[in-house]
Amino acid sequence: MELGIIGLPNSSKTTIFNALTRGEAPTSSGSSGKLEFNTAVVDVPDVRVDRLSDMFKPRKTVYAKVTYTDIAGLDQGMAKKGFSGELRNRIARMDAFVHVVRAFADESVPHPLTGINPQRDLSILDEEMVLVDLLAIQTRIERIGESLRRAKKGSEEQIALEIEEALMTRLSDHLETGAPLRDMDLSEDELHSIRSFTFLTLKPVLVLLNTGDDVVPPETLVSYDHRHTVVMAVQGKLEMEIAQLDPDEAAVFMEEFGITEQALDRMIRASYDLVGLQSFFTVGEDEVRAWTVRKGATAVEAAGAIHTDLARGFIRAEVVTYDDLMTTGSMAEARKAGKARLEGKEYLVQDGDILHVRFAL
Ligand SMILES: Nc1nc2c(ncn2[C@@H]2O[C@H](COP(=O)(O)OP(=O)(O)OP(=O)(O)O)[C@@H](O)[C@H]2O)c(=O)[nH]1
Ligand SMILES: [Mg+2]
Repeated sequence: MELGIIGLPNSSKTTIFNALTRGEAPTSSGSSGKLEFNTAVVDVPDVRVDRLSDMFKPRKTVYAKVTYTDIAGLDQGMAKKGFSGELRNRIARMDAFVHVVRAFADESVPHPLTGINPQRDLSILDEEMVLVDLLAIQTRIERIGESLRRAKKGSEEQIALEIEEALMTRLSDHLETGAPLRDMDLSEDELHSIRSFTFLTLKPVLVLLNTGDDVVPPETLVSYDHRHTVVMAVQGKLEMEIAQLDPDEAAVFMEEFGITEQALDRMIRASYDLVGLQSFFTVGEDEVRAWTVRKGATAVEAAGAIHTDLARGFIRAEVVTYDDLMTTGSMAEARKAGKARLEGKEYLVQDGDILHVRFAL
């Protein structure tokens, strides 16, 4: 799972990237405006994994992962300039965005526009992304029109093109109102049929307002009511500095600044939950591990996430819920209490399932 960190120049993207990844990428007050990508993989904090690890005392504990990519180079006017090439490809691949918005005042950090105005800044890139999607749709509608003129009346091709045209027109009408595609009601089939367009406004968004030295509730800074969206306020530079310290130093630092909770874990957890995936676990003396699959994944898909051989030779999966394992205290007790189910290939994996795949090759 990969999240792209986007925002206006100098909005503190790299600072947030460093906070999330405990990284040391250089930040600067003179935005270069250059195309630059920093990437890092981080563990998703999960108390369930901690508890399972306490229970099994495995040699290795593996958390679910999120990849963050700091994407510099998006700016006002990008849609009009023609948004293509490396940047477009890189962004299209993201599962979601972290949209960093400057909400801190600091004379020494130049702003690309005048004054600190989170609502305005947030809508600038949002509008650009709406426009990027709209242009892609308009191009497609033109092509469909050309094909329709050539298609045979009453043919399957004509019917398919007309269905697509109607959908594209619906998307276009929606975008014309300025709203992102993720606000629309689209069926699974419709979503599937537009997947290859990798529309930017369809991707979930975590809005991070960087309030600098001040603690400010996010709702006083922006009003932002969209689906598949989370809005959080963080003290960006402080978070970065804490993330770069070792735990003992961090504790002292936090006390000094009166910070009771680091936002880091919340930010990572929110990013993970946003994408709409889920975790299942495998447990044992060797390893306790969280795996990531889409919601609605079947047992055989989950097996395939572990190893293709497990999917190929899948016989059954033994499933115990996390809660049942915690209440009974061990796998053996869970089995005795009748809490272990044997499920087939088509079983729909639930968040927190503990899976043991039986397979034969
Ligand atoms: N006062 C203050 N300054 C901050 C804070 N967070 C970031 N900055 C400063 O803002 C400037 C820009 O930060 P970066 O993280 O480099 O911003 P960016 O969005 O990555 O910039 P570009 O990649 O160049 O577009 C740097 O000088 C940071 O030190 C903050 O919380 N408070
Ligand atoms: Mg940067």
